[in-house]
Amino acid sequence: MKDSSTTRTERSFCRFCEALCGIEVTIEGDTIVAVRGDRSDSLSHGYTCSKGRALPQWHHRPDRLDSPGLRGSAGLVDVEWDELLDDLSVRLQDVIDRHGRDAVGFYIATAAAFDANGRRTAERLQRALGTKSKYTATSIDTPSKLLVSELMSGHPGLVPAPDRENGSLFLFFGTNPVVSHGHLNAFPDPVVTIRELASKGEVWVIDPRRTETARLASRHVQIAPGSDFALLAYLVRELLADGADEQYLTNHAIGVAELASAVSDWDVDAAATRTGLEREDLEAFAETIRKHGRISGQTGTGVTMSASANITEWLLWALHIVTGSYDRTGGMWFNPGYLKRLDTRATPSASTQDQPVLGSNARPDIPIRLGEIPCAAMADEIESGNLRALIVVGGNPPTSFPDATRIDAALRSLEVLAVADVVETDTTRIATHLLPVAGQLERPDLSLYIDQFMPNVSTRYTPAVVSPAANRRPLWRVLGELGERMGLAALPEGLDPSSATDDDLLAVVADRGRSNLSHIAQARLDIDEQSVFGWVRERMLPDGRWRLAPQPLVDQLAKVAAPDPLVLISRRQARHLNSQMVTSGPNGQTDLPELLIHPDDATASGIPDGGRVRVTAVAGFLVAHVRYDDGMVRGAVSLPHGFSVPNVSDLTTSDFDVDLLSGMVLQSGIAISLDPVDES
Ligand SMILES: Nc1nc2c(c(=O)[nH]1)N[C@H]1C(S)=C(S)[C@@H](COP(=O)(O)OP(=O)(O)OC[C@H]3O[C@@H](n4cnc5c(=O)[nH]c(N)nc54)[C@H](O)[C@@H]3O)O[C@H]1N2
Ligand SMILES: Nc1nc2c(c(=O)[nH]1)N[C@H]1C(S)=C(S)[C@@H](COP(=O)(O)OP(=O)(O)OC[C@H]3O[C@@H](n4cnc5c(=O)[nH]c(N)nc54)[C@H](O)[C@@H]3O)O[C@H]1N2
Ligand code: SF4
Ligand SMILES: [Mo]
Repeated sequence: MKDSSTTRTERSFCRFCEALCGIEVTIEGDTIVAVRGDRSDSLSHGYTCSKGRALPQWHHRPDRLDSPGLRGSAGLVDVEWDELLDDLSVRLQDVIDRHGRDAVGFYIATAAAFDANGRRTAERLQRALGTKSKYTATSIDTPSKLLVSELMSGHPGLVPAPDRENGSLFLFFGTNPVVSHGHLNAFPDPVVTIRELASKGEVWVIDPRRTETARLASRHVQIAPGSDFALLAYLVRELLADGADEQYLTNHAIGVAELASAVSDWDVDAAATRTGLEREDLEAFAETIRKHGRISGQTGTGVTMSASANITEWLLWALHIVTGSYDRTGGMWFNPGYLKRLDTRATPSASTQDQPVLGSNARPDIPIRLGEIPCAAMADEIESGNLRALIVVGGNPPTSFPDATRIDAALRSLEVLAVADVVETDTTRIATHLLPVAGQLERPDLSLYIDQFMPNVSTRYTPAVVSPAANRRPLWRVLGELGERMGLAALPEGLDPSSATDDDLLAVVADRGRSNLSHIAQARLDIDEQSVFGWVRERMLPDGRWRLAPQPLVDQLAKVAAPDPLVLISRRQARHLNSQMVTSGPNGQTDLPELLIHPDDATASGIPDGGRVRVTAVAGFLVAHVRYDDGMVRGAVSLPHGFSVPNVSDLTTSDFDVDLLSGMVLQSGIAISLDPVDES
């Protein structure tokens, strides 16, 4: 029963996506009754999306996990935490004794990025266990960004961000921030922000679909999927010939001649043929860049999940460097992180990894990068008996990994599948050990893993809005106690899982940042600087120079494959968050997994609007409902992921569709054919 005498309001921030909008939560007793945007918040200014505003319903969802569960002959049975953790620790130790440490793995996924203590403890436990079997969602989202950063700067962790204050030409390749709120560049209040950017100059959106963001843009460049690299190769070629910042190149780059040679074939005709764009559009693009001088360009998953992810990312970095736009006002800056403070640790790294490290045992062809085995290798690792126990933290592999049926069967065959989640999912349903952890409103937090994606050098803190309900516990405590049972320290020195508080753990990271926990907790949102320029060139780059033409990328460009006639591309939806249905619309309507297709492509194949279509790829097939959309480019259809039915992971595969430099699975631009489903 609600007790209105105890109604109170707490300031917090939403932890569904990178925008981290400031919110005000109204609580009656233990019931979350309302969430609204915090108007006093200097980043989100009162903005929230429908998902944030649905936090009350989400928090009280009937399928929230309340009790630890242990699988026995009768299925998952509710048990107490002690029994669950005793059993889990014994079974993990047994796997280690029989098969070695690497037989126990971790999948640290998307939701973990929004649980600072939970993720940090999972990483510490993985290291303390001494297992190399670490998988994260990065390898099915965006490994090309880390690869290109490493190859061009010597450091895998540079995240370019637009200079929103002084920039004038803003380019968005394969990202739709109006719906997604950004990819590695947080975008709170996206409609207002895009309009503001457009009012400072021009916003160009490069996307095969006329997206919600494209509709606000100064110009929509409707490019053929997977061909961004050709557009960029042409632009780099043109700008090198006329419009380069010669002084910047002399002072801050090596490999100019090699870059020029790599893009030399991509003249306007070659680029027009590959991209499907008119020659005039290409020339106008080059001319616009010359006019503005510097550019602020970013990419999203439309690029990073495509076959040409690495070379597209590379050529966009190259275009910034050629125009003198990186680490310069009016172009892009690099957020060193309020908490991470990369700028104070910056020493040039000579470790540019021209050759990938050898892969995992079962998939030697898929490189291990930055101490992580790509998700693409997990099914093979399980099937070969190398991986026998898995701890899943904030992820849902059956709808996010390639080869849906295969990964599902592989997960079921594990001796231990321990899943830490907040609601029932395809993964929790097959868990051997179910860990119901505190949800976002039930724990204090810091924006630790969004640190470098924040729109400025800033950090956020929130207290817990309510205490964990039912028998839920914070993830860090669960993992800390698991470690303790196995004789491993998963918590920082001096902290004990039974007596430490959430804030004790947060203080350890906060106090290494630009201030300390008490200051951040007081401020809630602390903006230290709007942007910082110069630190990358001065202290991070080897010899102060970008490497413009890393050989592995030059080689990939030279060997780029011919395009497929019809492909399936990805998209995000406003009310859906990967595999989570977060909210429904005002009249209860949900985001449907509709396949968008240009009407001319559909009628040519006899596919009716509203009908069903069979989508066949080399890896498998699915059946989807069709919606005509004249905003789609011809030759591409768009389908969101994260649904059990239809599951795009039925069309993705690690058998052959894996990038051998980054380990990324092809998830956008999948060659398909379409057949109408006979409804009679
Ligand atoms: N509402 C909502 N927000 C989310 C999520 C969600 O599921 N729902 N997921 C979150 C996650 S995990 C992530 S990683 C981010 C992703 O954030 P974004 O990267 O912005 O993802 P999308 O909104 O899908 O935008 C990708 C765009 O790429 C386009 N595209 C596809 N192929 C190509 C191509 O070859 N070239 C070009 N130029 N464009 C192409 C698609 O048409 C689409 O418009 O969003 C986050 N935010
Ligand atoms: N074919 C195809 N595949 C894709 C993509 C695609 O576009 N197409 N997108 C890729 C991308 S960008 C990503 S990021 C991955 C996503 O892959 P995953 O991270 O594996 O999938 P999610 O659906 O984001 O899973 C998040 C899980 O976290 C749980 N959760 C929510 N809050 C909490 C919490 O506070 N604590 C804990 N412990 N759990 C919580 C949710 O219930 C959910 O089960 O999928 C990738 N796979
Ligand atoms: S954009 Fe929506 S989901 Fe993302 S943080 Fe803001 S309210 Fe939450
Ligand atoms: Mo993602």
